[in-house]
Amino acid sequence: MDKLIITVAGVGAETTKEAQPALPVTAVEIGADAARCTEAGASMFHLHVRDANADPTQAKEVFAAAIEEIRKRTDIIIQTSTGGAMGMTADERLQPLELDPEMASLTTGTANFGDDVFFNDTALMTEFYQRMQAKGVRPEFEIFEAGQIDNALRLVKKLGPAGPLTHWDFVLGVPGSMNGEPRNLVFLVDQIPSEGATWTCTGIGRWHMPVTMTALALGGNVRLGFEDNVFYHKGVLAKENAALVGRVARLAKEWGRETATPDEARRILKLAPYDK
Ligand code: KMH
Ligand code: ZN
Repeated sequence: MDKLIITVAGVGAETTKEAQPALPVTAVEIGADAARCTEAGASMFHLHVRDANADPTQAKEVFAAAIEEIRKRTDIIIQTSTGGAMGMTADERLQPLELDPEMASLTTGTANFGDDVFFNDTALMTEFYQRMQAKGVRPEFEIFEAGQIDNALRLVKKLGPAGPLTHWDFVLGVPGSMNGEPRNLVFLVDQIPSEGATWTCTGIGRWHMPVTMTALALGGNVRLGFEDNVFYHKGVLAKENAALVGRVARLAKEWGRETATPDEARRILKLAPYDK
C-alpha cells in the first residue's frame, strides 16, 4: 500500500472566522498554516484565498501572494480551487489557473450545496478541463454525487487524459448531496478505474471521522481541514488545521501506514518533481 497522502483544505470559501477563530485568511497566515500542516504529516494543500475583509475571492494576485508565502516555508503540493465560492462566474473561478499551479480542483457536475446550488454544467466543466489540459495542470475531480464520476470519465474519454493518472476526491456530507456513510464511499471508489487512478476523500462536518476511518480501511487517502470541518471533537473546535492532520497521521501510523512527504506524494501521483 502506498504511503498516506493527507490533503489539507485549510481555508475554504464558506467557513468564517466566527465559526473557527483559527481559520487562516491572510497570505502569511495561510503560509504558516501550510508549513505546520506539512510538519504534522500533510503533503497537499487545497487552496482557497480571502480578500482583505476575509471574504472569498478567486483573484489571481491574492492567490499569488498566498502561494508565495506557502513556498517560503514548505514544498507541499499546492492545489488551487476552481470551485471558488457560490455564485462566482466561470471566468472568476478560472483565475488561479493562470499561475500554473501543480494541481487544481474540478467538480464535474452540479450539486445541491446547503441552500444553494453549486453550478457546474457540461459546458463549464469541459472548458475547465480543457484549460487544465492546455496548461498541464493536473485536475483533482471533486465528486459530490455519483453521476459526477461518469461525467469526469466522459471528459477523459472525449478529450483525452490530463496527466498520467486520474486523481479523485470524494466529498461526502455536504447538506443536499451524498452523505458520508461507509457504503457510499465504498460504492464511489468502486466506480473509478482500478488502474491509473488515485483517490482521496473528505467528510464534511460530523462526517469527518467516519469518512476518514473508512478511507484508511480501504487504503485510500484523506482530505481534512477547516473548509470541511472545524471541530476536533463534537462541540470542541480544533486548535488549528495541523491538529486535524496530526490526529490522522497518528491513527494511520498506529495501523502501520506512514504519511507521504510532499515529494513522495508527487511520485505516487506521478506529478513532476518539485523544482526548489
Ligand atoms: N466552495 C464550494 C462551493 C472546490 O474548491 O473545487 C466549492 C468548492 C470546490 O470548494
Ligand atoms: Zn474547495
